[in-house]
Amino acid sequence: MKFGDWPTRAARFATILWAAILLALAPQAAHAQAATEAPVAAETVDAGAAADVTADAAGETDAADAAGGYEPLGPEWIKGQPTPGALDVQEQYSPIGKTATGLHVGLLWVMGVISLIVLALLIWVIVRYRRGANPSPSKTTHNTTIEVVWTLVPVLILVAIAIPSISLLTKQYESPPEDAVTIKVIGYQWYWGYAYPDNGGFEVISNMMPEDEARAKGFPAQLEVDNRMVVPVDTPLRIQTTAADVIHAFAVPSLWFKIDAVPGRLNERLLTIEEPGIYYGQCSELCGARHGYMPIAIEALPRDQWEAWVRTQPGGTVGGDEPDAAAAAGDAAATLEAGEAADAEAADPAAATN
Ligand SMILES: [Cu+2]
Repeated sequence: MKFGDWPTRAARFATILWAAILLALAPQAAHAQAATEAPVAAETVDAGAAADVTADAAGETDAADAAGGYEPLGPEWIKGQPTPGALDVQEQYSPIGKTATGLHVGLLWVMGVISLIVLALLIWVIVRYRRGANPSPSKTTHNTTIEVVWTLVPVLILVAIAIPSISLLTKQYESPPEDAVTIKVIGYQWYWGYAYPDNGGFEVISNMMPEDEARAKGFPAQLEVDNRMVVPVDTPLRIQTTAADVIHAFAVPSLWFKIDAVPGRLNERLLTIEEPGIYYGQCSELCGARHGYMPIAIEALPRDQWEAWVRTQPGGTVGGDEPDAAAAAGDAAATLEAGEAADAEAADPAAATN
């Protein structure tokens, strides 16, 4: 019996068609990838050095402190964290996270429905056409209608999936706009550093909060930190990651954000957080003995409160500030930024061909 031939041919046809569609769309994704992999020569320690220089001027920040009114958010502001017994992805607080979760849930439905239809067909064939119920089987070998249907339907389903899937892929590689706030995330064995090159070049060092202290304060143990990465809410953030020793990965599940921090390279991705709150993540690249103890805590604040926080940092300035306190650091940071800008420009043509 040659009945098995047609499904095989139909499947092969569908595969070839699908491969052709993918090939036609692939260059776009490849370009986007090339843009993110531009190598960078600027070293990460400069930001730290700049912060040191301004440490002397820390007295200046007392006035800012009084005027600023920055208060770290309490546990009632926790939004992104794992919960016991939970299934599926965490609730999302970034535009891209919401899109991606929608696609993920949609795909689950598509897969579920297809699996149920196939299961139902199998059961029907097993019961209805078993030897006892159907002693003399049909000798049919071809049925054009059914063959066209079982080729076209899967192709249409795959094309329908490909459109949102590829648009999500390109969105994830979108470059941050010019006015995005730059935060340079530096992985160390085993803690994180958050440098703010647009705001005076200070660097915040973030270590895990001791478990007892975190519990006492109502924060999740092994996720809370001593100094959070404080960012403005509803503002495009240019998150750049690098590392000082080995490869780390900066990952925050509730923001749909994960990017490797590689020594000697600068990776960059756009992040926008939609609501004020605290979002937890962890290093997600096995980086040594204390890999499990370098959590990430992002604190998203309204713009004015974030600016107040910036002014409490040694040498912290907000666009338009008189950078008296940070004058010395400003020079160092400017040199650093000029170097980075040159590198970014060198990388840009690759992105421009997109
Ligand atoms: Cu790590």
